[in-house]
Amino acid sequence: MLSRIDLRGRVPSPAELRAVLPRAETDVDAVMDRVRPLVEAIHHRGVDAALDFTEQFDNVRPAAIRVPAEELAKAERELDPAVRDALLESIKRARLVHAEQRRKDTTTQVVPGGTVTERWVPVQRVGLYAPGGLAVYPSSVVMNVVPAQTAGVESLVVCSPPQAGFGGLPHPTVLAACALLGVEEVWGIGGAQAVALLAYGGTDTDGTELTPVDMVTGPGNIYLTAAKRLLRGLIGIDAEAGPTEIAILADETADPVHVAADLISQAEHDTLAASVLVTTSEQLADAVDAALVGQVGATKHSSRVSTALSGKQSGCVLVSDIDTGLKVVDSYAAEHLEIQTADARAVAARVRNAGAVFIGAYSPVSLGDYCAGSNHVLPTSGCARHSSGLSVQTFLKGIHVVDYSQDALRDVASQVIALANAEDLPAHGQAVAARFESR
Ligand code: HSO
Ligand code: ZN
Repeated sequence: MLSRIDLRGRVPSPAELRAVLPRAETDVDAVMDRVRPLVEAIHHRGVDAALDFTEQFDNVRPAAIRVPAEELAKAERELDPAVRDALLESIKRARLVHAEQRRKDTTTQVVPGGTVTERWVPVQRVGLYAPGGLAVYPSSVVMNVVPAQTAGVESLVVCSPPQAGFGGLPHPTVLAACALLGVEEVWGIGGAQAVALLAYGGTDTDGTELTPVDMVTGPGNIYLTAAKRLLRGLIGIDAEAGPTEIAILADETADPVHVAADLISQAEHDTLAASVLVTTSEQLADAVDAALVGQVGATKHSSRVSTALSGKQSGCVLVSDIDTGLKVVDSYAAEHLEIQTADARAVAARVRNAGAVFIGAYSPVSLGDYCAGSNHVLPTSGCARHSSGLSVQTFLKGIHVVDYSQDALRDVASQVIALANAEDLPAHGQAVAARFESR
C-alpha cells in the first residue's frame, strides 16, 4: 500500500534526502490571485463583503458575525457529558504543561549602573482559528486558547466557520469548548474571510464593533493560509499550516498493528495528509502493509485515508540502521514523529527536527492531538527545521529595557562615538557627546 523508497546500504547526502523524501506540494501562491480581491473587498466593505463570501463558500448567511452569548451557554448546556468530561481533561492537561512555559523577565547588569532587562509582554488582542471542513475541531480551540490565556493575552476572539446545518452558527461542540474555556467572543466566520476581518475589523450587522486583532493563529485551509501570508506584517501570524504529517521511525520491535493504526489516524484528516514510515526492518514494513489493508478497509473514512496513503506524499523508507533513520527523519522534519524502536527514549533524544516527538508504544499521536497536555498546532512542510509549535511563547513579545546611569554612559561614550563615526552617522555620536559637553 505504501510506496517504498529503499535507501539501504548507503548514507544519502542531505540534498539527496530532500529530493527523495515524499512531501505534499501545496502551492499557496497559486491561490493568491483569488484571495487578494477577497481581502481587499473585506478591507473596503467590511462585514457586508465578509458575509457575501461566507454565503458563497459556506452556503449560509448568518444574521451576524458575533455569536450571541446565549448560544455559547446553550451549547455548553447541551454538550454530551462524555465529551464535556473529555474536553475538561484536555484543558486541564494543556494548562498544566503550558503554565510551565511562561518565560521570566531577566535583568542583566552589563556594567555597574548599566542594566538591560528583557521584559516579556503578551500580545494585546489575538484571533484564534478553529477550522471546519472535513471534520470539526473543538480540540484546536483548546490548543489555541490555552497558550494565549496562559500568556496573559488581554482580549481574544475565536473564529470558526458557520455551519448551514446549525443555523449559521459554528459547530456546537466548538461553541461549547469556547464556553468551557471562558471565551466570551466568538465569530462565526471561516477561511480567508476570517483572517481578513480579524485583520481589519468592521461593524457587525447590529452595529457592534468587531475590533481588529494584533495576531492570528491556528491552522486552516490553503485560502486561509494565503490570507495569512498576505496580511502578515499588519498582523502577526503563527506558522503557515500545510497538510498534517506523521512520520514513524521504527525497528523490528515495533508492533505493525499499532504502526498501521497511527499512519491511518493522521491520514484520516485529509487526502493530502502525509504518513511516512522509516524503518530498519523490511519484515516490519511488510507486516505494516498487510495490517493497513484490513484496517483501511474497516475505518470510517476509508476512501480519504486510502487516497492519502497512496498519494506521493506518503511512503515507506527502508534504511540500514537507526543512525541513517535519524538522518532521514531530521531531513523530513515531520509535524509529528513517533519513535517505535528499542531504547526509544535514547533515540528520541537524538532527534533534531520535529514539531513533536512521541516516544514508544504508548504515546501515539492521537494522544497528543487531544489529551497529552502538549500542543497540537505544530510546524508542517519541513518548517520544524526552524520553527516550533504553538506555545505560550507565541503570544509573548520581548522588549529590551535599557537603563544606564550618567557614569555608565560616560564609560562607554568613546566606543559609541567611534562606531557611529565608522558608520558615517556622526549625529549618533553627538547624541552621546552632547550629554558631557559644558553649556
Ligand atoms: N493531528 C492534527 C490535530 C487534530 N487531530 C485535531 C484531531 N483533531 C494536527 O496536529
Ligand atoms: Zn489528528
